Amino acid sequence: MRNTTRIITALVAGSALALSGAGAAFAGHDGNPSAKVASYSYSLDAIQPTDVPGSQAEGSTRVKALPNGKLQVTVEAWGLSPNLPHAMHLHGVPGPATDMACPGPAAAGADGVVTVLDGAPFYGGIITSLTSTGDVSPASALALDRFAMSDADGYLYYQRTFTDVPGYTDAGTVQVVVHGIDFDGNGAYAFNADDPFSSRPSSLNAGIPLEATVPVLCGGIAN
Ligand SMILES: [Ca+2]
Ligand SMILES: [Cu+2]
Repeated sequence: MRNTTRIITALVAGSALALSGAGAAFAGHDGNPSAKVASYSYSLDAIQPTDVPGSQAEGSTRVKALPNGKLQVTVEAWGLSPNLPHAMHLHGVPGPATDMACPGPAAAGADGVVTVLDGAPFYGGIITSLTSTGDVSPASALALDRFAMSDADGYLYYQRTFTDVPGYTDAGTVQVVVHGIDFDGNGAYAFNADDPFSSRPSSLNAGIPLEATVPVLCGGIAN
């Protein structure tokens, strides 16, 4: 139900964007600084069951279509695992207006954690890596040295202006997904055989700890 509500909200926002030539079509959206700059914000919600340690973060994302055709993406989050980089991506399905959604806690299944692969049927693959510098392709999905870091309080701020976002403009609703939980609170994404969560491997690669890739926050944005 929660996901359905969010999709409807995103679709309404998308309709308004499509009508941008009509002048007053932005009425009802917050934070739109001028008729030429379309700006939309969306909430990012916690994905994991509440008993997954360190998982109950919250956040928001803002997408601004600039007059020069560039796209500015802002992500803010609170309550993330502190002092660590957090992989972030635009997830979706490129193609004619394919609408995806966010997984909820029920997607966790028997192991009690929503892994990247548990979420994929909901949010699709990676369209863009929201890195702070350099390459933004799916190839940079786990380039942790180039993703924004949370501070000591678990607050994260990210903003980058993209010249081109392949796959975004022809997809429908795209999801912003923020990853990474330091389950055992040892300040690192690392295997810890003594911890019931930190001992697990990523669903993407058995050589990488689940801590580094596990999705934390998700929210839909409409193009
Ligand atoms: Ca850890
Ligand atoms: Cu992702």
